[in-house]
Amino acid sequence: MATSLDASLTPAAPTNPLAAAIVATLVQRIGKDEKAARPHDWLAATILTVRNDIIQRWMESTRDAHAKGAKRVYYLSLEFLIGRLLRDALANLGQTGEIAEALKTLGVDLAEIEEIEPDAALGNGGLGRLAACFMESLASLDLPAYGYGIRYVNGMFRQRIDDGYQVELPENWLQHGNPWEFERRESAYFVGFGGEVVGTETGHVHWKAGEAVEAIAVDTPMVGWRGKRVNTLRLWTARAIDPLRLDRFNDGDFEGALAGQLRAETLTRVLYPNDSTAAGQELRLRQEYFFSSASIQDIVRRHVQYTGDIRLLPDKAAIQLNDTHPAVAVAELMRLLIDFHDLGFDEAWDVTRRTFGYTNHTLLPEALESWPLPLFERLLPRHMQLVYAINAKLLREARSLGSDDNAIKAISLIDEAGERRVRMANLAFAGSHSVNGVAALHTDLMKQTVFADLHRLYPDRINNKTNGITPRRWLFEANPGLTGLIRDAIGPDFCNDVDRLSGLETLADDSAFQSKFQAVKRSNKVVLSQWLKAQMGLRIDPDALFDVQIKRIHEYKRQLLNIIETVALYDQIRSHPERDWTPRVKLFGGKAASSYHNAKMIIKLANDVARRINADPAIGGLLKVAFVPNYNVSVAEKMIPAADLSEQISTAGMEASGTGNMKFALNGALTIGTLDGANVEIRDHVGAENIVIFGLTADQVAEKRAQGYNPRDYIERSPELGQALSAIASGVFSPDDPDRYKGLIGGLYDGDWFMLCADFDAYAAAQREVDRRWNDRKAWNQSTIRNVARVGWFSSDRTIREYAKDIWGVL
Ligand code: 26V
Repeated sequence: MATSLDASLTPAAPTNPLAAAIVATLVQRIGKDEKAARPHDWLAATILTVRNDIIQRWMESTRDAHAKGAKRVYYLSLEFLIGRLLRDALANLGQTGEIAEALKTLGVDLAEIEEIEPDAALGNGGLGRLAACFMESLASLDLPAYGYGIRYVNGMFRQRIDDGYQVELPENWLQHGNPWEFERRESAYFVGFGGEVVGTETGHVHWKAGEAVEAIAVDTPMVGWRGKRVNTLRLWTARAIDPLRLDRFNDGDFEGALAGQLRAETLTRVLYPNDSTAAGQELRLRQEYFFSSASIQDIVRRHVQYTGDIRLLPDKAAIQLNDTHPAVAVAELMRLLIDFHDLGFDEAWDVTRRTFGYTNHTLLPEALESWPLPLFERLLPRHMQLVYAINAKLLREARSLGSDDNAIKAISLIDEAGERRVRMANLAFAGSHSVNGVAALHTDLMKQTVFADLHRLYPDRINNKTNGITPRRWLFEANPGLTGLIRDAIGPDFCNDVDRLSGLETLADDSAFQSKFQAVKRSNKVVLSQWLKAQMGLRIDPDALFDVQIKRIHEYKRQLLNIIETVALYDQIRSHPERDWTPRVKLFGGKAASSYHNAKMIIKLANDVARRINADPAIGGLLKVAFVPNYNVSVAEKMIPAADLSEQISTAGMEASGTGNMKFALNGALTIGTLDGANVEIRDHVGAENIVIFGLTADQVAEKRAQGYNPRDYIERSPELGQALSAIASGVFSPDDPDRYKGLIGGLYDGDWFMLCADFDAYAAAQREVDRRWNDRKAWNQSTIRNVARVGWFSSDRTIREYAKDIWGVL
């Protein structure tokens, strides 16, 4: 019995049952009481409480799939850029209100603790974020699915801007533990490397690996809309099989005793920046095989346990390869089927091909993975044999169907030009029944370029699946203001079916609705302004046009084009201060691969230009420029709802799809863009009058390159461009080091591979067209409302339905 003294020390039990549950979790799981709890403790206690409900639904989802004998979808991806999970899980469960209420009775602000949840930044950019949107849509559409990837201890690096330069810091997202994850020690597999292939007495072939590590499953629940289904994201972590070599330890070799552990853990330590040439290293191939092997072993084990017949695998499992990173899974499945399940080669190949689908996400030649043959052979000798065998079969077929020598060279799994290399895209193509691109233009270009010969050989294999984004995260959660306005205007049905956003169509001309729409945008801009003030001391006017370019920094995405146009505009405003300029805030954000010199110089230039312009009193606040540090999913969630203008200005033919373009349009921004990637289809959906398109088309880019493009022709003809380039190159923005941008700008004079100069005038004119439209605010509002009304098609629910029907056969 408690004494009166005890009672005075113990806080009264909360009367709100959810609050009581959170406090109980805090005490029992975190080991703290209400008084001692810090924000991170409240966050963990809240997540653990919400998790209890999720676990129930999770187990039901698994049981349901099992009972129905359902075919499962397996999404293999080296990246899952899921960001924060608490707000997402609460919104999907419909529990945001209750939890906020319960926490309030405890004196805790839900929004505040949501803000300290670390971003799970297990990806670089669009490819990883797409995987996260897909996982959410799969669960929302009630499709049984597993995501398979790597649990990186350090995900995407944290970016700091020091004196305008990017500095990379390790992202320690697990430092406070991760209350979302479940380690499944019982789901562990050996993954071997190296060694040799030996024959057995029975005539079988056997791979005796030289070393092995253990892959341990760590599961995170993926909650679908309305909590209908909860699927599993299974990420692998590496452990040494013999973590402590006691023999060495006892000999006094303490480091040597732990060397195996360190070596194993290195495998799942870091995410490679996808556009770093340093990624072409042995560790990357080891990561790819490690997670592919563990995933395939897991899939095969589950299948055999449920059905007992490995030949039925394609009926019960659809495995999607997210780019070529998991392409070695094709050889791994062949190995298991032949070496462990006694299938003949041809039968194994048939099972394999019917099981896999492959998605291509880039046409950039430098991004197409291939491995030096000696490395591949040393690390994976049995897989090398299988690749040769697959290649022999493939080339036999190609010859019999009439491929000539040049076609054979292009189709071969081995690149024989120069140092011999294993081509992962060809392996993925050959090993899959479906090969898809991620936007209509990209898919057409795939047929014409990288896969031209494979496409001739298998004309039915390539298909298009235009990317999409989940409206739950990118509209409902990121933009509650707009969501509320839409609900008030057209009712809640669009929440279950975003195509219903088309109900806004008639309201585009309604001036009362236009005013409300504009007011929501303005209040999002105020919120962003306050955040930018707090984060980086930046003062911006919420009534200015917010012009936003946020994405990985890459030359093909042409942040440099935007910066050069900014410099030209600055020059114009200074020369003609009397003109009626439109106040603009130009916001940039994005990370550069640490080894990518030009990308890093572009960041520095954006910062140098910002410093000069923002400090110039002659500009009178008409133009503000800022580089927002550490762009990630959570920063995107803040910036996109506040954007007026979405910059999608890649060199036509180079951006496979883009998905940021969709997020901005859904949040009521106007797009300025080239006819590249999904921009083409966005234009088709929103209407050419509701988007600002400029520049060369993909065909024109190709044609110009073929004819011998000379950027100097364009520079000579465009005084604005010439002056902006000279100003940057001569050190106007870098007086402390006038030569700083000689190399970057020199590259435009000497080649300009990304055709900035060719597109500059058209881009600048398009920007003035944006100004004109902005100044007719009624027409602007009409256009942006129409964008929202018409982009429902770009929901990842639509994309996933297409995959489910056409590729996976699960709908
Ligand atoms: C990889 C590399 C690797 C080496 C050097 C240069 C380089 C450049 C880009 C990449 C990207 C690899 C794949 C990727 O992330 N693609 C993105 O996928 C998104 C989802 O489909 C799509 O929206 C983007 O347009 C596409 O760039």
